[in-house]
Amino acid sequence: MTNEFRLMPPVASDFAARVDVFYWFMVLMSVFWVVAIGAVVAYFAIRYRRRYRTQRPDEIHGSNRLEAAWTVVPFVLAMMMFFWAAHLFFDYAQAPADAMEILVTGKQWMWRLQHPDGTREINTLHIPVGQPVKLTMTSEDVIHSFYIPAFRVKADVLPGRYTRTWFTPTKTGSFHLFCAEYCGTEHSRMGGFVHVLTPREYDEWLQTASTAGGGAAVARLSPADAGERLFTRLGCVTCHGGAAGALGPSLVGLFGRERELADGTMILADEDYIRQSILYPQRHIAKGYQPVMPSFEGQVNETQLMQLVAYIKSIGSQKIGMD
Ligand code: HEC
Ligand SMILES: [Cu+2]
Repeated sequence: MTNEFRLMPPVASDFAARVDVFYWFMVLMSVFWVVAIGAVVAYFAIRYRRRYRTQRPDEIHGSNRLEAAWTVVPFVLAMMMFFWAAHLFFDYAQAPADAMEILVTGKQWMWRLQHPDGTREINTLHIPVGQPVKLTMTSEDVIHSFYIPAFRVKADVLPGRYTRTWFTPTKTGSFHLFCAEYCGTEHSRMGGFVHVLTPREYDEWLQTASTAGGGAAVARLSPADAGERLFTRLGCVTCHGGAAGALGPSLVGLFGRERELADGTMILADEDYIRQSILYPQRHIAKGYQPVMPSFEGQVNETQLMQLVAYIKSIGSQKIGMD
């Protein structure tokens, strides 16, 4: 947490080092060509300057070899950078299966974060070192962007949909967390710190978080358990409980499947599909069912939506409800 001047943020995730190598390669490349071309321009300007008033330069005819060289060399260099960057990008697009999932909601002007066991934080994130962490993010209002320079991680956080990012912290310590998308008056204060702890410190922190952090003293529920309660409280269970003759389909095993809709199209039942099914049920009608599901728009906030999604995700093969 030092305030000393530094050119680059600390390197604190496995991805950070790889991004930096690529970054410096591009910087060196740019510097090399600016200097090389600049030097040639200067040299030619002097070497071929007009020496007396009536001087006429010799005519110059093209050179195929020269043209081929200045076409092929930049092309190869550009492609190299393209494939290098694409490789980094694809590695980064898919979080490993053992990643710990943290739910993030942005709101003018704070970050709300929730751990797998239900522990919540505002503007701080405690995580264990060496553990891959996946963020599932959405916004309650406008576009924000979740940015941890030391991890070289930045991803937009959008209202109305889920975005994801992930990282593996490699160093313990405290690192800045920012909102990187101008989002109103107090945008500049929308941030805090990521505290990377040893796994033991993290366990201890989880133990004390429920009593230490003022309002968090209530019993913690995992997002899936909280979602299960909402599922009953909001009456979802009456239509989706899986009973014979229920109005809606059982949601067991729905997540991650291809879902056939009434118009015959197929759609992947991912987080966004479930979110939309709850807020705008008329948008995608499941095949074989009537469009009778009421919209829950305005009755559930983003945190609750994430909890409902977490619950529906969790019921891979279990039975639903109060049976
Ligand atoms: C009045 C009965 C009713 C209630 C209450 C209800 N639903 Fe539904 N739901 C349906 C019906 C009928 C469908 C199938 C037609 C459609 O897709 O709209 C459906 C579809 C869905 C789907 C898509 C299912 C699939 O197989 O593709 C999800 C997810 C869903 N509901 C979640 C919920 C949640 C969460 C709640 C509570 C917040 C809820 N529903 C409350 C009747 C209901
Ligand atoms: Cu913001």
